[in-house]
Amino acid sequence: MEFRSDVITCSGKYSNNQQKLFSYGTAGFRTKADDLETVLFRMGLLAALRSKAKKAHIGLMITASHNPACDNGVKLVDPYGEMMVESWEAHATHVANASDDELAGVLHCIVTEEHITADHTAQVVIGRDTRPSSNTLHAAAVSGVEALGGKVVDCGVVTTPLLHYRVRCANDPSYGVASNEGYTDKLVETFLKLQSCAQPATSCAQPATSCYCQDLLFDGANGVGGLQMAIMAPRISQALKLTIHNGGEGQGVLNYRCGADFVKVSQSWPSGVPATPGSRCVSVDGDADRVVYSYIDELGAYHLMDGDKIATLVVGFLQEQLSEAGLALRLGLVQTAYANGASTAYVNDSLKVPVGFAKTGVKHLHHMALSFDIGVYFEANGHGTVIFSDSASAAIKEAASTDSPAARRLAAVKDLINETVGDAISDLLLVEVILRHRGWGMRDWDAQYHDMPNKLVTVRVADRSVFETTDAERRCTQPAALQPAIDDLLSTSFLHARARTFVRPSGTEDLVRVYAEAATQSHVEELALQVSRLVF
Ligand code: 16G
Ligand code: ZN
Repeated sequence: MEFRSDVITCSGKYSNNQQKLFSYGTAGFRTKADDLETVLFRMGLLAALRSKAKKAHIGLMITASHNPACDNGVKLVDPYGEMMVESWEAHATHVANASDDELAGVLHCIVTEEHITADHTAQVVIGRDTRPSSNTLHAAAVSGVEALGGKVVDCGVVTTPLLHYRVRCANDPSYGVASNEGYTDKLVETFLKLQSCAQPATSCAQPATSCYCQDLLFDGANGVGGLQMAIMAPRISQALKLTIHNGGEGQGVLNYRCGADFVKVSQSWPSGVPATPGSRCVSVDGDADRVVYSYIDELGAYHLMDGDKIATLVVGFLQEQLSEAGLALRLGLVQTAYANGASTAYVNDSLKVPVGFAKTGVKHLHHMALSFDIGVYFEANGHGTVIFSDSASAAIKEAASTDSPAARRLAAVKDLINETVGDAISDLLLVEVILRHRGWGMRDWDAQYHDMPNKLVTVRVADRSVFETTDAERRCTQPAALQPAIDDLLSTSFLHARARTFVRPSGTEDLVRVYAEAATQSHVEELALQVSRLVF
C-alpha cells in the first residue's frame, strides 16, 4: 500500500519537533494539551490503518477524563467498542515518537506487519470532550484520517462511553442505532420501562437515607456528562427527579473540586452542590465513564458509595434475579487490588459469588470478566460495567419470552447496560433501578458491608520503572528487597490489625502508589507511612 502525498504534506503542518517521548498507556496518550497536536494527527493516521486492518469502524476519543482542564489525551477504540488491542499499543507509541523523516517508514512497517491492503476505505468514529483544546486536536485527528483517504464519522462533543457505543453500533447494528440520539433513546426508553414495572416509589416525606427517593442531585464535574444528562433528565423525570449541578455550561472549572475522582479521592461532598442533610448525590467524572454516589445522613455526616459499593449492589441484584428466573448462569465479579477487603469478603462469603482480581486498567478487568457467563467488573474509583456472554444473552432472551418477571427484568437490564465500557450514566440508571426495586434508601445500601479503613498515598521516586509487580499488582517483585520487608512488617507490627497493603507504579503519572487497609484508621495511617518509607 502506497501512502498519498497528503501524509507527507500534512506531517509538515503537524511537524514533530518535540524532544518529549510519548507512551501509549492504560489511558492512551495523556499529557498537557499543548503538546498533543502532532500526536493527534498521527493517531488519526493510526486509527485509519487499524480500520483498514480490521475492515471495520474504529473509534478515536479525545479526552483527559478526570485530569485538569489544561490536559488532554487520546485513545483508540476497537470494533466491538472495547479498548484497542494491546499489540497495537506499541504501534501507537512508535508512530507518535517518529521524527517527520521516519514517519512514512514507520507506517510502512505497520502495513507490512499487519498485512494491510488498500482495498478498504478507513472509517473512524471521532468524539471529543468539552475541553477548550479538544477542537484543535479534533481537527488534527481528522487531517490524519483523511490523509490516508479515510472517512470520519463525527460524533461531536460526547461522553467517552457514548463514543464506545457508537463504534459498536457502527459495526454491529443489532446493538443499537448508531447515533447520539440512538444512545439516548435506548437508555431513556429502557429505564422508563424498568421503572414503570417497579413498585411505586414511596413519597419523600422520609429522607433519602431510609427509603427509596426519586430525588437525586447530579454532579457533572463541569464536563460532558452534564450536557448529556441535560438532554436525558427531562425525558426521565417521571421516574427520576435529577437536579443538575456542575453541568458543564461554562460556569465552573472542569473536574475542579467536583466530579467522581475528586469525591472518591477526597471522600468529600463536591463543591457546587448544596449539602443538605438527608440528600444524595451522584458524581460522574469529566468524560462520564466513572460514577460514585454520596449521601449526607440526618446528622450531617458524609458517606461515600464508591465503585465497590456499586459492584456489590449490582452483583447481589443479578444473583437474585437469576435465581428467581431459574437461570443457572455463572455470575462473577472482577475487582482490582484497590477493592476494599470488606467488599470482596461480602461478595465471596455472603453472596457466594466468585471474585477474580485483575491489574488496574479497564482492559484488564474487561478481559477477565469475559471468562464468566455474566461478568461484573468495577474499579473502586467507579469505572465498571457488566458483560454478558452470547450464551447468557440467548438464555436470558429465551427465558424472557415466558412470563417470568425476573427474566424480563434481566433482559431489560441488559439493554440498559453499556457493555462496551464503564458508563457513568448507564450505571447510575442501573443503580436507581435496583434501589427502587428493593425500596432501599442510601443507608440500606450502605449497610451491605462496612468498609475497612483505608488510605492511598503517592510517593515520588527517581524512576518508577524499577517497580515491578505480580499477582494482579498485589505483590511487588522488584526492587527485590521490598516485598520481604513489607511481609515482615505485616507479620510483626501489624499482625493483629487485619492489615493489607501493596505498592504499584502508576500507569498514568510519574510516581508510585501505596495502598493500606487495616482494622483501625490509626493502623492505616501508620502502615501507609511505614510502607512509604520502605519505598522511598
Ligand atoms: C486509567 C484507567 C483507569 C485506572 C487508572 C489508574 C482506563 C480507561 N482508565 O485512568 O481504569 O483506574 O488509569 O491510574 O483504563 P494509575 O495507574 O495512575 O493509578
Ligand atoms: Zn473518565
